[in-house]
Amino acid sequence: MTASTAVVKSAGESRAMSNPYVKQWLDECITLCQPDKVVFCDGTPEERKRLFQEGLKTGDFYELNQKKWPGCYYHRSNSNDVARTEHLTFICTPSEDMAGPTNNWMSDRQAYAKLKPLYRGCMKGRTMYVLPFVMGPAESVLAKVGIELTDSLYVAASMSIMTRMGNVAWDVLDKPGNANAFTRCLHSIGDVNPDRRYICHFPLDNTIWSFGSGYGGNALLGKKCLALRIASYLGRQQDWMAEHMLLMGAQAPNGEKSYIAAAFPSACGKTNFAMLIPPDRYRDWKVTTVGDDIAWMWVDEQGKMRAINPESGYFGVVPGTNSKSNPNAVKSMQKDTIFTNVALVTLDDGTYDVWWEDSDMPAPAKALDWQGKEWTPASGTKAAHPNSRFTAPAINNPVLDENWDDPAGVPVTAIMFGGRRSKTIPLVFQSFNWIHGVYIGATIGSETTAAATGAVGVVRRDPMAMLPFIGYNIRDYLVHWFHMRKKMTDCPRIFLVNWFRKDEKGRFVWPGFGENMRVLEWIINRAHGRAYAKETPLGWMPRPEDINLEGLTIDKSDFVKIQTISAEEVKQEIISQEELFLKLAGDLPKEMLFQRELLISRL
Ligand code: GTP
Ligand code: SPV
Ligand code: MN
Repeated sequence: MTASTAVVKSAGESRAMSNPYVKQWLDECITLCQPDKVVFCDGTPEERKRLFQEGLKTGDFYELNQKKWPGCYYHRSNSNDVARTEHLTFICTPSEDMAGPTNNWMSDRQAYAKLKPLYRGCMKGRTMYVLPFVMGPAESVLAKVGIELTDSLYVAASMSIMTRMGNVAWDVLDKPGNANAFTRCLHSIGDVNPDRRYICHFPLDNTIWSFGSGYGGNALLGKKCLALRIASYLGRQQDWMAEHMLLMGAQAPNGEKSYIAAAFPSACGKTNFAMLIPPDRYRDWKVTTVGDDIAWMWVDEQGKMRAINPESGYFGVVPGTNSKSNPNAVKSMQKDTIFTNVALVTLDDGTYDVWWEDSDMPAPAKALDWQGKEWTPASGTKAAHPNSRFTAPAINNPVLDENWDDPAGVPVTAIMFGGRRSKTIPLVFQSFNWIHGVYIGATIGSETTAAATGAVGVVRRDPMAMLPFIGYNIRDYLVHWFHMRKKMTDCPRIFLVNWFRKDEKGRFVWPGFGENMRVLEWIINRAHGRAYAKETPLGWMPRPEDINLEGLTIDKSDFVKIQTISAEEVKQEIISQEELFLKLAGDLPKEMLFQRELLISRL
């Protein structure tokens, strides 16, 4: 540790220093990064308040009008740093085969050698925040501790919302045999230069090194880096699964409760679906949120699948969120929320408000856009970045599930896969069985969104919505999915949905959002063996009379249209799956080949 580093004495500091593994790693990182000051965070609301106050001075935060937005702050990230950067994300292992054909790979030694010089002295003149956190309820069998070292105040404040932070983490590490069981997460925003930006994962060392980005999944290392990439690697070894899935509860009028896990790619509707408000006709149903982005799932002693949400907050897409599309998200972001990269509006009294496209408020006469540039409705540009986000505590959610924090998790009745597809893929169908369901999940395609940098609207294969998040070889990942079935006495039923099919005029046919309840009802009834379905080449499908369409703007013939399967289009789909299959050449699990052949023979 350099003599010039001031370590702020605190309860957290003494707890960290009492763990020899933490102490040694901290010493190494402090020597490498040379921060002026080290602050140990405890994750309390008081501390978050202090971080916000500090951020007002540094320019990291703007305070919003506290009457309208109590405890809410605004943050703008660098305009070159507004989404995950998949091309700069690496799995770093001794052999390339461990990372597999869908990940960027660097040898672990090479990666350390490349990034060390970047970290050297990178925190001079800055503060290093030490963030101890737990992913999952601390008492859960799957709970995992991480410690993130970061020089970003924004990351420190955000992580205290998104994770269970503070003493709870030190307590888990203090349990016998746990002292070294933590993910070492080193983060520096560096000089936010995309040419010096790396998001590196070292699964063999339980380590994450992220440099040069302060945004979302690149920087809040508990989320995609730990809870998906590192966790999926651990899950494969320890017989559990880390998935890019929302988790929701649905209680029928007769009181029966079902839990559903759903994997949709980034910006394809997980948060919206997880907070769904049933339409009037479904007034007696109750939908509740366990999680909106990540599920960790395992098989219990009875051979049933259970799941927890490892997170404690939402990092949700803002544009399009309003009291019609997602009232529960609107309520969730009413207090103690960070808004990132939306538009900033100065009110008459000089305080700040926020705005975004399709919010409840009409566009302001003028604002500062997500880049801080003057904006008016005539500018012809978006005021909020399409990937602008809110960071809100889960406890703000009015429909938070009563078991969201239960270490025992919730039982999973059904698994849904989905994507954003304007053509070809019907609204809903059920797989014939688990293996067929895994094939469907493995071959889903989706049009790319603003959640990652790069072209938007291009169909790409996104197996299980996990393409950017599988922390090891996709071949082994698919085998793991097939293998999990063997551990279960009964398994969740698997479904595919597509809310995004369009008509000839380019309009969404299905009304979506709350009306997705109608599809959910059929799914739940199918999973409990109660609803009718007809066999089709793709899977089991509802007939129009099997889904409640009453009171919808679309009629039976529209429904038939969005359920149409065109053999020609499906053939094209199979051809476009080849891209993924070829990447896996020679390594494709045989179940995948058999399922494809069976599909072709059914057409
Ligand atoms: P990540 O946080 O990136 O993982 O995304 P997510 O899957 O949680 O996506 P989210 O729920 O935030 O939805 C993103 C976009 O999809 C929003 O702009 C919504 O307007 C749109 N969307 C969500 N549900 C529906 C739906 O049922 N129909 C239609 N047409 N659009 C939807
Ligand atoms: C996603 O892109 O799937 C997200 C947002 O949930 S981020 O945390 O930035 O990855
Ligand atoms: Mn996500």
